[in-house]
Amino acid sequence: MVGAGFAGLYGVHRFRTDGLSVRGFERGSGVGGTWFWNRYPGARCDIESIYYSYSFSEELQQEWTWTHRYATQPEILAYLNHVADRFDLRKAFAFDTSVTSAVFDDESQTWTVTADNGEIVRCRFVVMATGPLSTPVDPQIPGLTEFGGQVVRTSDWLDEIDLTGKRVGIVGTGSSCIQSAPIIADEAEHLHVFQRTPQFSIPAWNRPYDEDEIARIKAGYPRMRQDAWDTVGGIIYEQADHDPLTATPEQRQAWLERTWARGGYLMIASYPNVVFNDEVNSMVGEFVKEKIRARIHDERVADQLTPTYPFAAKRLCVDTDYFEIYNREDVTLVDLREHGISHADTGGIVLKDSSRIDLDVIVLATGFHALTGAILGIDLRGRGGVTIQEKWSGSAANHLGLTVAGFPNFFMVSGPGSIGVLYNMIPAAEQHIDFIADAIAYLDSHGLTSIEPTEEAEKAWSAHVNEVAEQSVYPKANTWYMGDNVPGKPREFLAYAGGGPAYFEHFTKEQAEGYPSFVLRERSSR
Ligand code: N01
Repeated sequence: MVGAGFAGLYGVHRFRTDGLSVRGFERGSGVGGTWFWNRYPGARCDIESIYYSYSFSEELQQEWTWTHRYATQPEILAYLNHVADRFDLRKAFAFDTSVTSAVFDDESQTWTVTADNGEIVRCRFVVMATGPLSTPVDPQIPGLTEFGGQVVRTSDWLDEIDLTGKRVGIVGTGSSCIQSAPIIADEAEHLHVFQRTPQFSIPAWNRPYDEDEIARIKAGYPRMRQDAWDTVGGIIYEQADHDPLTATPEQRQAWLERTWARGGYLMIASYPNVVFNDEVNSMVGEFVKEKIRARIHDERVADQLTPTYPFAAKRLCVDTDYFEIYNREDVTLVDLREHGISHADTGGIVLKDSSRIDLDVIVLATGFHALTGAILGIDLRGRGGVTIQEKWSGSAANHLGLTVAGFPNFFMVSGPGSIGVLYNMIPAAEQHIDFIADAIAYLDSHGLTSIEPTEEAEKAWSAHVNEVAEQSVYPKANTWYMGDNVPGKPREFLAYAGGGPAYFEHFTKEQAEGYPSFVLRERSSR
């Protein structure tokens, strides 16, 4: 098991419960994955905590009480530490340890996994629970290493930094910036936000849960989980009672106001076809743009902060008082579309028009080599010594976002082509782990040694993922969903946009029909 985040922890628990022996590796010094590393000020989950949590143990659900609608990073990390202790998961892992290679041996049908602590493990199965957003991408700013102040990434901001009296610049305006900038603005002497592309962001309207609400939730958890499972994104939400294309403008406005008041990421579910129908997308997009503009006093700054691409084509952000920071004297928006960054020097950042911005701290909130980065970072060799880098040189071919042809007994939790990043990540990870565990049990009970998808199934899945995405607005913006933020990365959609029920149906069918899109091998048949 590679990774001790949500997926890796549950994986160790489930596999051990099934009687398997598991060795885990985690590059952090503790459990938590994303929630271990992303400790920037204001980090919190933008999916409601009652959904963004494990469902596998009713006892766990009953004993843990979430304090807020959107939990902070420390609260989520405390939850994962509690889970690790409660299910005694820590001892399975080597911490501060990265896996450097995993090589499949055709003869014995086993993997040899090597870690940077010198440990070598021979195993039958390799599970990459390495997270879809875990490999940071640094901007190529010439001279950044010359900068005399401090440079910190939001994605590994481990120690608290006192920003009092400091001139801070933050590069990038995705979720990490949008969550951290309001807190940094309160602390710093002056904050400059370097924006390349404006973002759609919806207010979180975060609040504490009250006791009655928690009691109600706890009394109905199993039902709530099932109802959530049956939705497109893994979260229950109120749906529109009208078709936006035939409704009156008043009807639409009233409904969008209601979804706005509900707040958060669920604005993406304001209408079921919002990412698939350009007209509906534009209606919702225009509504949100107006809301954004209304939060900013200066007309010119409002123009600069208004997105110009289809609504939700980039991953929606969820904020608390983000746009309002631009009404402060001590916050400046630097629109990089007017003047890009030329370079950094010892004192700060110099723009292409030669203007310079003096800084003490530069925060990089520039995103991740999404979905494939962590896997490509390992020397991974499948049948015949083929490397994953060779295999994925033109496209991250896979089946169901979970398996790769030529890489037997190799699984990726929420890998490229999976629903993960477009669904509630936690139940999605639980489902992948359960499928893997069931597949292993199936192999063992049928005297089989290995499982890998057929080339045909892989081709069909990759085509299907892109075909669904082509019908949506997703390819119409430069995004990490499309691999655009990493130079040289093939441009293709890296998630499944067809919704939970359609996605999980594929897995149900595989199990019911004896894994028809996979090759199952006996040792003796080799
Ligand atoms: O990263 P991003 P993130 N010069 O890729 C800009 C999840 N998440 O860490 O858009 C200047 O969204 C880049 O500009 P552009 C969530 O899924 C979840 O914020 O490419 N700018 C963009 O503005 C999210 O989507 C939570 O033009 C440069 C920014 O950097 C994902 O993680 C919280 C640049 C990167 O934005 C990633 O979010 C936080 C350059 N050279 C994150 N290079 C939750 O609450 C890049 N940019 C669960």
